[in-house]
Amino acid sequence: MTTRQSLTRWTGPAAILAVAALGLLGYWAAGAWLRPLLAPVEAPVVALTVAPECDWSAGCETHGPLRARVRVDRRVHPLQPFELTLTVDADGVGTVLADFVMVGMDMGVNRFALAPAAARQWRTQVVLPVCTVDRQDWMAQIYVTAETGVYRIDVPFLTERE
Ligand SMILES: [Cu+2]
Repeated sequence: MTTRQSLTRWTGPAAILAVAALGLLGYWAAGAWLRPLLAPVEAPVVALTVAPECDWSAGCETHGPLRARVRVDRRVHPLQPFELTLTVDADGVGTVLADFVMVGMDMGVNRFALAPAAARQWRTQVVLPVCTVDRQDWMAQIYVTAETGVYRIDVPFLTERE
């Protein structure tokens, strides 16, 4: 058998194996990433609030059993990306997700998984849709899965007009 023949003989199966391995890896990665995004957060959830007058572009602290700080890096406009950072005063935090909702109005699914950014800190980029009736009052609901339970931090905020 020539070198060329043996190459041809091996590249076929090797390529198929490589594609299969990549496929499996992709399937696993997509699953690991999507699972927290798709799975609804399980009850019981401990709701935490921030001070109603709090401006989260300056940072808002939670009240209640989990101490955390929520901050955005700029004033929020629809369709313009901004960065959301959560700093938690606890170890052993697993997933952190943020849902953006309007009370009494279906704005679709606006769910973002926060990725670890530093010790006890999680971060994501967020883009919000335009409201068809021009409402500006949004609510961020940040779900934190910690060793001591699942917490939801509610942060009301207003978007800026264009
Ligand atoms: Cu709306």
